[in-house]
Amino acid sequence: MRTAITISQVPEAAAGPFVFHAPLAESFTLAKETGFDDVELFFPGPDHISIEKVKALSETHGLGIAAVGTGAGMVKHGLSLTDPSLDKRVEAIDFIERMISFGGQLGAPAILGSMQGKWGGDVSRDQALEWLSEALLIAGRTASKYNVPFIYEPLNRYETNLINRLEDGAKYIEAHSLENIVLLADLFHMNIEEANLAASIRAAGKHIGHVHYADSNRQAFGFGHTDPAPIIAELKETNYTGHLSAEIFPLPDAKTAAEQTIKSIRSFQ
Ligand code: LER
Ligand code: MN
Repeated sequence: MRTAITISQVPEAAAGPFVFHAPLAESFTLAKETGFDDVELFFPGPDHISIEKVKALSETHGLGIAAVGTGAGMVKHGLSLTDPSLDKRVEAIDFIERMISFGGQLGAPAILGSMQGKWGGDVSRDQALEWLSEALLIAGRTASKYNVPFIYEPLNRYETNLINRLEDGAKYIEAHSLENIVLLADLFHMNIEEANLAASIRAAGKHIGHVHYADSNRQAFGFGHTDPAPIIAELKETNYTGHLSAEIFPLPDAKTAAEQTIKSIRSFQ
């Protein structure tokens, strides 16, 4: 398993669960100094910065790109794949495809979190899940052109009413024969939704392609009350070789949160 830490460059997400918010070069330096293998990037969109600049930073600091988030499509541009408006859905899938291409050129998969949206009002649950599966079919195909998967993230009930649990995500992927789609196990969301985190990881097994390594309160592991030992043991058991990526609040400050994450992960290595 590799370690990763989140870097956000989205002012609208300044209060979000991202560790480093400093300008990009400074954030890369901080991630490297703390001992991370890779970084997970949260950008305003695919045109925020050139691929060449990110590649140069990645090479200079010896940090790979673990994944790129698409959440700015929602928080900055108000886009969702399950929006009742066809125009908005088209705009949303276009944003996702361009983020897949941006990440893909860096060897990194893109993540679908908040842009999955919610059902309600004029949109039934079945309709929203159908639109979502159509979008995931396209996203999986586009990602395969870059030899990366596309990552779908079940979120807790306060953020979506579509799919909240890992096992439901796995069943959904199988029921719709979605290819090249992997699940993101965000241990913060799971702490809210799952009866037993390790058992859920076991059940979702091979579908898991990325992990957001967050304690119960979305702080660094050790600052909340989730026991990481059975989770790590289960990830090892399922032969998970992806990232443990710290998508957490920078509390009490970014440096301490980053150091605590590394300390927690090293205690299992
Ligand atoms: C995204 O990775 C996530 O976990 C969401 O909760 C962001 O709002
Ligand atoms: Mn997450």
